Amino acid sequence: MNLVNRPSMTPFLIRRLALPCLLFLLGITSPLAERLNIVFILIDDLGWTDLGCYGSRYYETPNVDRLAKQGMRFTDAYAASCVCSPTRASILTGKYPGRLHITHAIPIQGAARIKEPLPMIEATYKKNLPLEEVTIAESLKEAGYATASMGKWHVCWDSAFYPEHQGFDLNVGGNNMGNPGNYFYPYNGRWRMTPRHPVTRWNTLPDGEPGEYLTDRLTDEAVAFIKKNKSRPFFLYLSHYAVHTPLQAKKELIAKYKGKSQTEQHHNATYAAMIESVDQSVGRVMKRLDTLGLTEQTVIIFTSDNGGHGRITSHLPLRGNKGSFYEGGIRVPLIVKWPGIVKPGTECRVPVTSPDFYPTLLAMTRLQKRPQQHVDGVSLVPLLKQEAPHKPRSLYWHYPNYIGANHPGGARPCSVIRKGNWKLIESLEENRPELYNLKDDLGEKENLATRMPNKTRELRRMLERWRNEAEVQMPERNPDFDPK
Ligand SMILES: [Ca+2]
Repeated sequence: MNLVNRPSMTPFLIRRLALPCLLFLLGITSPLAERLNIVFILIDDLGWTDLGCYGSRYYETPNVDRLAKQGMRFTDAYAASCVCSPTRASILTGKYPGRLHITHAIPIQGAARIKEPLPMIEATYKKNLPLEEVTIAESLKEAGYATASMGKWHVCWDSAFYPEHQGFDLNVGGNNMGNPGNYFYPYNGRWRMTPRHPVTRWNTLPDGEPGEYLTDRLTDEAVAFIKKNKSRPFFLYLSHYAVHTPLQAKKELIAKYKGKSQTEQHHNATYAAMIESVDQSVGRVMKRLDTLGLTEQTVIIFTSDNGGHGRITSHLPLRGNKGSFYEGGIRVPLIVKWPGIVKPGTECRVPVTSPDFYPTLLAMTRLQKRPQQHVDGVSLVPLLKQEAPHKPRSLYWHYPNYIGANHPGGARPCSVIRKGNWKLIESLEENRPELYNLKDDLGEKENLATRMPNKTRELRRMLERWRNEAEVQMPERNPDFDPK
């Protein structure tokens, strides 16, 4: 039952007492359980190698690197999709995009943007994350958490599905858009209330000043929220619009990177400056937690919603980028700092995915599981505690759509499974599976499908079973398509 959407008529005092009483009845009385705060930092389009602690020698991220030194760095963390909205819906619900029927960025119909005739008619997908989903914010709010969504939302088209309707007390700058029109106030740029984007509004981010930079503004709001809620548990979903296009950064930072030796892999000064602003944001949040004495009781999670943009950055040795189901499109940075529990400077090589955050946060805060809700997620707490052994499981992706013209070489309808070191990409257009062994071939160069028919068959069967169980939507054959 979802209590969150009911209008509250309970007097304030009773509400204040309800949580401690409930925790007591549940046998949860440890100070940690009552006070553990969560800061979830989600970066948009940040690629796997786009951080110092993930190998970049051009981008500078001292604060994120410090976070990694204080926590656990995952080498094989995945976004549930290679584009924004599906991954975000997955984080918020604990379900795979295929199960949610939110399989593509909202509101793009990718196929409509491709001029060539296509063999498949892509599946439709939901343009609003249903209110019936009990989001992680609703779960935490119900447990007494102050909740805030700062920055990009992008799991809906209509304003009735904005963060304030999905369990967040506060929505700062979240709307139906996947990117700001401009990173400088008033942030509208070319998107401003055009007929194609009718409900684009930045009225959730008012009172800016000329010259104000969006990443900084969101950080101001984030640290203010932390200060305001210092004496009660809080969940801060800090979802930066950066480092998505348009490429815009502060002049002084761009100048700094223009004066620095580029690497073959990373060389865009503006992009580097955008990343540094994100890094400064992480630093400011950590500092505010320190100042308020909250560091020891606050979990910080840092991750991205898909790979980086192929025209801007590179993910080598990984193949592909945002918009692709090769590793570069879906493998993302993930750092978890959990003071007193996660051993500082540790590394985890177990594959994990976006739906895992929901049950992980419930387990961290010692709240009851919601097995009907986070059906595709697994709590990462045993991994974070380095409790052996880890029960192996397979990860799944499903994409019955076309990326569209924005990402040349991008995904076409497919399903994907990773089982151990094996990864199979099954095209839904034609019978041409791709099988890779990521241990020997991280760059997905050698398709082993023909050479290993048994393994290919096994993984295809698993994919089919999973698709049926998850009741995913499938693309349909295009009767007008002529293969010649
Ligand atoms: Ca994205």
